[in-house]
Amino acid sequence: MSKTTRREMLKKVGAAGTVAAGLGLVPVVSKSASLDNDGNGTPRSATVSFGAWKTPLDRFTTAPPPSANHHELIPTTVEIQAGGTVNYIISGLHNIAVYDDGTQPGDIDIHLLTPPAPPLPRQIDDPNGRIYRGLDPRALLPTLDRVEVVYFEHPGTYLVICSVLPHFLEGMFGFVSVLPNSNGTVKALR
Ligand SMILES: [Cu+2]
Repeated sequence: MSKTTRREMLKKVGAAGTVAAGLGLVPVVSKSASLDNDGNGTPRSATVSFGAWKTPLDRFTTAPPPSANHHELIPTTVEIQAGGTVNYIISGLHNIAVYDDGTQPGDIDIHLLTPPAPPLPRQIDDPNGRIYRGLDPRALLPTLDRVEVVYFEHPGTYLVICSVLPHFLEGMFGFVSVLPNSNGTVKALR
């Protein structure tokens, strides 16, 4: 084994990367970037479209009707390693609720709802096993489009729903599969 210290190695990798970039070559992957992969190809981060605008549509001056929005999580299921994130890109009137490991859509009590606020649809408010709930979209009108990033520290299979009742009933939910971090590097760096 080389006696090169971690600090020296990072310096070398950094210098090589700079040279490669200057030559227009593919830069050397930095030590920190290698943490984005656990050796099995599982990423630390995934991105999910949480609702989407249909086309043709012109939102420039006029608020779109509810029918202009596609109610789906795309992709439905993502896989990340423990200590990773999912970036939810939210388009339209939606609300993220994340439920703990093992929760199934059938476990959600759709009779527990936020108080009526016509003409907006009611939202599921089942706190059982809920480990994250995003911003209330009703408070954000008319600027609904946003990003919410959720950190998943522990392995498991997490149910992610849109709590807007008619959306959930249409099947607007998905899963995050969080795999153990086999090399332990994320923990070691804390
Ligand atoms: Cu929704």
